[in-house]
Amino acid sequence: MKKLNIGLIGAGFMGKAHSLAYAAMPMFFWPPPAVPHRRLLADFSEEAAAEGASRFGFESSTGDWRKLVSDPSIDVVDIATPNDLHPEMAIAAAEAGKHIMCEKPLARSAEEARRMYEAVKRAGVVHMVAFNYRRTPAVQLAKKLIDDGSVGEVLNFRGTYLQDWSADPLSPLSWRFQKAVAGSGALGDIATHVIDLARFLVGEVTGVHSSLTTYVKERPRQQGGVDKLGAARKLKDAPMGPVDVDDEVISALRFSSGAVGTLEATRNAYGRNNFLTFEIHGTKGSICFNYERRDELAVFLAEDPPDRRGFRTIYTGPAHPYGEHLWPIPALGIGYGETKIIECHDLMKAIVEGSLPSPSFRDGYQVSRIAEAMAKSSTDGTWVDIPRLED
Ligand code: NAI
Ligand code: SOE
Repeated sequence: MKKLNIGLIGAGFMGKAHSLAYAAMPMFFWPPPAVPHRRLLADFSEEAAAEGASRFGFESSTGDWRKLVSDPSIDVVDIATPNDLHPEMAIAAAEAGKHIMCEKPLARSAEEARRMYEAVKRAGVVHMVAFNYRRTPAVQLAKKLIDDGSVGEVLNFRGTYLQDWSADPLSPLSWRFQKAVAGSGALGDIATHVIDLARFLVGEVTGVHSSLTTYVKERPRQQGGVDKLGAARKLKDAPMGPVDVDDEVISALRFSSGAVGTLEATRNAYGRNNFLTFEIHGTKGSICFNYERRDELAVFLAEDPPDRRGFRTIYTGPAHPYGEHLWPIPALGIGYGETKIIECHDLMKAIVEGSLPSPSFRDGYQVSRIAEAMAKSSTDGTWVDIPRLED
């Protein structure tokens, strides 16, 4: 059985999720396209890397990510660090001939993302950006119902991503609130997931009219370590620092198909946790999804007899995309981990087949172009068109 040596950079939240996926993927997808071997883990110091390697089951560790990228035994470089580090790491990995998995958003700006896309194209390596929510079986079922015409021509997409971990003004000033590190706030961090779903389900976004807002202008500085996502609330005495990114983005969308849509994303919506939703209206029916109830897809079909019309709830299971590899009956429940396990499978498969996975760096670049157009629209107060991206 083919084995692929993984070099993971970053032992934080995503380091954990990706490590879980490398360990568990062959337990779900058997036989696996290739067995991912957790070979080397890098973090910012020798100590942090060694701890990460013990915790996440990696054979060895290094405090210098460049050593990982240049290690001849590594087949795949997995970038799970804050956004500012993605470009340098990905370009170095491409130049070293490694296949690459990179967390989202691909970069802080469209220009950085473009350079990353150019680098992987030049190197001819396999590349994927980790917009994992599209791999939720219910989202894949929505795609199937759109593609097979069950809901007709899509007219409208309404997407939201609402969280509340930063609603508390004492939620710490982590890297996610610093433009120099994150690039933007809710826009790059979570609106990009909605943009990915919109493109996946409805097609290319060609224009946006958006508004970005910052509610909390300064926060107590995080005292080291990985981002605790609002958990470290008692920072009253910590020095304050400026927030220079958006807390919320709202946007109108135009698609190349003629469909229209809206997007809202905020990390300041008390009571919402991982409220990633979409509602799609077509000429023959509608589809609703809410990640907080990720085993369910609500589907309305206009062809139903008038006395039976209504949303039906489909619980995803073995009959649905990826389902035969997951759990044996519907509604046992999938979690965040499974989306990453599926993502890992699709990456390994693409590497073995020499095909281009989706979403690739091209998608990551296009999402960055759309996000940047949203920021520009907010500044200019006008619609901003997104010119077609050549291959
Ligand atoms: P985190 O703060 O939990 O972890 C980041 C890790 O990178 C830490 O272990 C940190 O020490 C390490 N790191 C920092 N500088 C480094 C350096 N110079 N060399 C090596 N390692 C270094 O961050 P988190 O939440 O894991 O986010 C990482 C990336 O994943 C971000 O791009 C974020 O947007 C993305 N993300 C994606 C999610 C998804 O659902 N697809 C969920 C959460 C994050
Ligand atoms: C924080 O908003 C965060 O961890 C994002 O960075 C992820 O992309 C999202 O999936 C979960 O929330």
